[in-house]
Amino acid sequence: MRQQNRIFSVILVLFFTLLTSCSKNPQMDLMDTTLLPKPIAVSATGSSFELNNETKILVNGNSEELLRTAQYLASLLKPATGFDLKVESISDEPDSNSIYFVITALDTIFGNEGYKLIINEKNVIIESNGAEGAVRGIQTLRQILPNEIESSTVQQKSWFIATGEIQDYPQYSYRGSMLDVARHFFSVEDVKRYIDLLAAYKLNVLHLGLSNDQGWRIEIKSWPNLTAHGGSTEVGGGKGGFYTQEQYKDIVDYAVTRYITIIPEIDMPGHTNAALASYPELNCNGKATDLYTGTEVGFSTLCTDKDITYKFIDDVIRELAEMTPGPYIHIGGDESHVTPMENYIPFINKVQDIVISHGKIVIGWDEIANADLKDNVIVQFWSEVDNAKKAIEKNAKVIMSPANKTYLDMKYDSLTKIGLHWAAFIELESAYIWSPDKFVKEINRENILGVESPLWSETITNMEEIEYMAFPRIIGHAEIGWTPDSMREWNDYKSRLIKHTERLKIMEINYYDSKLLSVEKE
Ligand code: TNX
Repeated sequence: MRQQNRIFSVILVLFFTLLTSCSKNPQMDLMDTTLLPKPIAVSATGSSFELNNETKILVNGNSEELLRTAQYLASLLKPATGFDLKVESISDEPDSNSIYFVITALDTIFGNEGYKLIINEKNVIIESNGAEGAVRGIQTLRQILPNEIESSTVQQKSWFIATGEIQDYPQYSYRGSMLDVARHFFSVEDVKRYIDLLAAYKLNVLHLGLSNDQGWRIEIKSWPNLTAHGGSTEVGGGKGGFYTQEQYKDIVDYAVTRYITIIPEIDMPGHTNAALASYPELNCNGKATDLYTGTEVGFSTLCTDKDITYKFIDDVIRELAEMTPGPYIHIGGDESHVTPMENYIPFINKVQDIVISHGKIVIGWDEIANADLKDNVIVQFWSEVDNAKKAIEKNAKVIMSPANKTYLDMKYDSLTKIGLHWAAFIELESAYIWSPDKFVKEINRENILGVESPLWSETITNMEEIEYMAFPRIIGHAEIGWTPDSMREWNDYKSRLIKHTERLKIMEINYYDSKLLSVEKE
């Protein structure tokens, strides 16, 4: 009898060994995946989960935001897999074959954007303090899936992902890019694609430069000539264009799903020729200027001592605030070379009050630090260290956009066909090797809200050119904003980026194929 028992248990063990070795899930190592930006912690458990057409996307509870987030994931997975994954809300733990979103109280260090991604053979679990963290976690999940997940057409393949756990949260709460839609105008579709590309690298801000000397790009119902006339051209004399309020709201909604804040900028008192050409009364001499299609800066100014100027600004900011759910409005304030400082300071002071009266937080380029900064005003450092120091002395937080590191319109090297180079040539290495809190001696971690990469468009005319100048530099900036400095190292980043270029190709991103990305020959 005992003998029989022994034989039985040997058979049982053999049976189970056979069963597990026959398990269709291949062994995979989560440590081998290429993640950008680099997460805080990754641990691997050596097996895999298979996403297939039976996988369900489950949401714990009925949070509308989390359900919308789950739909967003379904829409990301659909083109390449062809799967119509069902989104369902549940109240218990999931059984198996699901991607399961759950809001739990994670440690406070995870904040709004942190997440835990737990992958076992049965389920993928995304835990976060809210839907925003879930959206960041989704971007990591995308990168763990095979590169082909980014294809826009159905791929016949199995979708296995390595098991393990990732814990992740950002260093800086503000990580963005600016797109100048004024020097050249870009369509709603282009802006949406840019938003998608930012989201993929966990950026959370898109700052839109909506007005400049060469064009006014946002419909203001109380001042219709701004777009009718001021929106009618662009650098080089093309037909320009503008967003209707409906179109702007469509962009904002698109960004909301991805937890990207849209920050509208109306640049003033300089960079205002398009407005000055549209309304004679905004000029000190009462005469409208001509439309401008060149690329000089610093020649225009609103008339800072006319009452109508402030009525105009109040109307514009009110309409803009009404259609902008995000907390910020950017007032520009840069390069106002023909506005004497004794006029500039009271002007910026008044404009801050207008923005605040419409319930928004003011952001301005570093020159605004010369004014009397109100509480909570944010200064965007781009060039003048002295301005940045003034900002800090006045207790303002700073967004770091040093031109010689973050300006996406700077050429990569002397051979780059588009772009400018007044600040620097910025190769991938230079764009990556710097730290926001070590860039200016006086600006420390606690002074910094985050990092932003501006893409000025004097020389940029279409989406291919946007992608060429932004990618892959902006991936490095995204990592600077997300990953602690102590975990960043150029060679490690470079080797991840080299592997990641396969994915960039499938994403159909027209990236700059730097010589730094060619694998060194032994
Ligand atoms: C400086 S940066 C500007 C822009 C130009 C840009 C070109 C800043 C606040 N002003 O008006 O487009 O350089 O790189």
